[in-house]
Amino acid sequence: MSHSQPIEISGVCYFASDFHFGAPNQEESNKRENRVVDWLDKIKIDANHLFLLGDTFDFWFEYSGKPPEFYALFLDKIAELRNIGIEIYFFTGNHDMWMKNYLSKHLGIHIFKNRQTFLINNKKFLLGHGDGLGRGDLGYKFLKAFLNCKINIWLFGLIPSKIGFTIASFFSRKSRAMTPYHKELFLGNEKEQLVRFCTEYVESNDVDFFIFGHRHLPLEIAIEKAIYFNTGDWLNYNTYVQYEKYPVLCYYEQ
Ligand SMILES: [Mn+2]
Repeated sequence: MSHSQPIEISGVCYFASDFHFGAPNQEESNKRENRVVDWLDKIKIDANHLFLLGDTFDFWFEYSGKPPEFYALFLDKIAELRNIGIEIYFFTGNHDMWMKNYLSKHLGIHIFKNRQTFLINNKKFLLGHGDGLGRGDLGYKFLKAFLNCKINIWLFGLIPSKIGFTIASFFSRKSRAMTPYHKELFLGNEKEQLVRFCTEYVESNDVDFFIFGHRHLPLEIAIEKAIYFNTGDWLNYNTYVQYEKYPVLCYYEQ
């Protein structure tokens, strides 16, 4: 799904990202999955829209159109939210960019592979995972293009699923899960790529709020008349943004 025009919706919205289910191992991941499911049980009471802003899964691949079986607890909860009428917007991150159509076909979830503008309760939002935005990051942009190439996805599908997941978790460990609980430090507005991206973006576009993930650091930064929020992660922070009239960065405590 990709629209150049803003998608207009209204109601109570929740935004979160970077659950990285699957990392660094099944046991640690299950604890996190339980925490997220508890959170979803709380927010389903008033949520109209749920935005998952990327890296929900540390790795995702649909073998013969089926989802990886070890995310069942989370996927069942997501199905429940859909059943009570909550709309779900799933942005792929750099870890789960091989998302195909299982979630859209079976659960009616809207999938986004790129950033997208929304008009929510009459405020303009730019939403996305936030990877590869701004200048630089060229190695990463190349990797993303390589991984998005249809032939490569098809070739990976030929490898038996157990071996496929072993390869994927090797590369994932290299990038993030090697130090999953390492706390990111704020680099300052000049060096934060997403801050620089937002600063350039507001020069030629009208926007009220930016919300991205990817940074693994909860942030709220004023940029001209707009505000950039980062949803943080659920490895260290358990953070999310709630929005009805004004977005609020929240810490989830069980
Ligand atoms: Mn991430």
